[in-house]
Amino acid sequence: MFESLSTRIQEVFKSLRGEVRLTTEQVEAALREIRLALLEADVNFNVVKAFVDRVRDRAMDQAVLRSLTPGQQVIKIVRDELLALFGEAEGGLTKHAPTPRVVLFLGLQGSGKTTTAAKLGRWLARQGRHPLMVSTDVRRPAAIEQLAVLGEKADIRVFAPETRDPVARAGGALAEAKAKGFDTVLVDTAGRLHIDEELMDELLAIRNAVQPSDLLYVADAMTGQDAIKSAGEFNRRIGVTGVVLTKLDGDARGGAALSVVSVVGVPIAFVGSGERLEDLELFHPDRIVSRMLGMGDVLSLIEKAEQAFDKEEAEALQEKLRKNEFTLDDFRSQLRTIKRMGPLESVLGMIPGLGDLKQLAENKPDDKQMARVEAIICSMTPEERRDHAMINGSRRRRIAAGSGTSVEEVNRLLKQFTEMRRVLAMIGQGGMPRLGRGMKLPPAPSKAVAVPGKKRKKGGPWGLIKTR
Ligand SMILES: Nc1nc2c(ncn2[C@@H]2O[C@H](COP(=O)(O)OP(=O)(O)OP(=O)(O)O)[C@@H](O)[C@H]2O)c(=O)[nH]1
Ligand SMILES: [Mg+2]
Repeated sequence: MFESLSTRIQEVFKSLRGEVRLTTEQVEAALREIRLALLEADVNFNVVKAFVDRVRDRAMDQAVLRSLTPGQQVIKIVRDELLALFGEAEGGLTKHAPTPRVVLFLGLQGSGKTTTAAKLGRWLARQGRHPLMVSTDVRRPAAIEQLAVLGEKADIRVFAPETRDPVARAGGALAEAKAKGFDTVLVDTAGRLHIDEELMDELLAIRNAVQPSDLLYVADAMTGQDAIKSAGEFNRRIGVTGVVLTKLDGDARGGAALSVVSVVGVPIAFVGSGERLEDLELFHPDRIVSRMLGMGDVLSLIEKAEQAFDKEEAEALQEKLRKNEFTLDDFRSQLRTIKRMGPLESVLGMIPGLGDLKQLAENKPDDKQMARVEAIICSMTPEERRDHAMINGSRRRRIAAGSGTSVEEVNRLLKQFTEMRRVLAMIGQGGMPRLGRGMKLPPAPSKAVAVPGKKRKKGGPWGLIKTR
């Protein structure tokens, strides 16, 4: 996400960073580049203009230009002003709400309302809440069924009354929640290609019936300024308390994210970054800006890692590491854990410094390569997985044939595995870094991830998943 914007701003920063003295012409040139980059990312024209004016005002100050680190100061100003575009509010639901809290999802067709409802249900359940979902989309034939399927997947109860009246369905869910002790009601609504009166009337009727404390406008980030225009319209007609930007995993240019708060005047509450139920994050402006500026995003990553790694599993693994008993079996389960953290690309993008590695773009291990590594390990016998030393030439040929790979690939994997094991044993003995809430991350990729700044051995954990 934001790739081209991020690359361009980093280029500008690179030109500023080394400068001992900055002239007003240099700052002007940098501002021109940033302005173009923002416009190309489809940020609203007025927002760009105001942004550039604010940065110019602050950067052209003689105290900045004459300081010892003028480049750094300008970079900091740009960062501050980008942050300011997201307003004061932190992400998430509104602070105060009666119980049960009612959340209404609004938005155009296909923006991700139904998916986001299920994702949020899951997110809330993880925080110990008891959500109930209901669909009021009686227009699209499969819509009610879609929510039912997602509810089952997410293990969230879905209220499914007989009635096909949207208002009665929403009201029924609220009554059910009160009667059965659910603390949150998530109300999915029908989408339309364009805003039309019938839809607005229906939404207003639902709103008046269930009095939601949260009206989340779900916007497809890839639709850029169009999404923002209709967000404004929904806000005027129905009221919006927060925006959910979905599909940030796609090639969204960033324009919607950077303009929506300024233009519509409502905060971003959550962002969706994939099709899976786990792919919903609280919106943290500072993290998005850091990612945009190529400063990595360790906090998001740690949060994702905490969700994906089971604490006991991690401790058991640590013990194995200490005793140098890490096997190919453990390695495979680590790979599966990384998969749970999301597409490798999105994980890599969050690691500080990696945003800067040009060759990573061509060379980065992708999910397909991970799948090949997993296939190789799965083609081994349990004995082989426990004791990799027994895997001789003929076994390697069998494994390669069984996994549809080549002997070279098997060799490479085994070589990297032994190397990794050696490194991990060292780390294991030296103790692992502690992360949030007293939890320790298991090793391998997470080690590389969790300890930015520490030198990683070449061909170490991350090298391992490069299969060519
Ligand atoms: N890549 C990606 N896909 C998403 C995301 N959120 C939703 N989708 C996909 O977008 C498509 C539409 O999502 P829905 O949740 O059905 O959208 P909707 O707003 O409920 O659509 P209607 O009910 O027809 O108005 C589905 O294929 C989802 O899997 C996201 O964050 N990333
Ligand atoms: Mg839907």
